[in-house]
Amino acid sequence: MMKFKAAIPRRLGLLLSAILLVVASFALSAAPAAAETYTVKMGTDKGLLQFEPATLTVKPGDTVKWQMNKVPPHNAVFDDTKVPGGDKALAKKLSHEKLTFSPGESFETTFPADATPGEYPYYCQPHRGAGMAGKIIVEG
Ligand SMILES: [Cu+2]
Repeated sequence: MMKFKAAIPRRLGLLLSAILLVVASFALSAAPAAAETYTVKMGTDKGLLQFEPATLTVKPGDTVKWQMNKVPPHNAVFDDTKVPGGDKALAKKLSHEKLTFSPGESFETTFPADATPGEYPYYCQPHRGAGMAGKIIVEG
């Protein structure tokens, strides 16, 4: 191998280095996409007691932003009996119990890079009885 390389003209060696550099930079740009932030409206535009979208699929590292839209107050509490593994501490960490009242008011939850894939159901405490519930699906 070394013998062969030594036989390649210097100029060709430079060309190969340049090609390698281009290939390497393509490999870098093909690295996993940056984490995204998704917005879930609390209360639909039509004034229904629902999260919109009610089901949202994300990847570990992504952030979900819940934004107060209509018919307040709202919050988002993860169901500690239904998150993967029934992890109560995790459910509490992901939850936002503080109520939002003003349009545009928001809170965020970032799903950790090592989040367990699966379904994370949550609900709005004041409107749980009215069926205001949503679900985040974390992809593997
Ligand atoms: Cu609500």
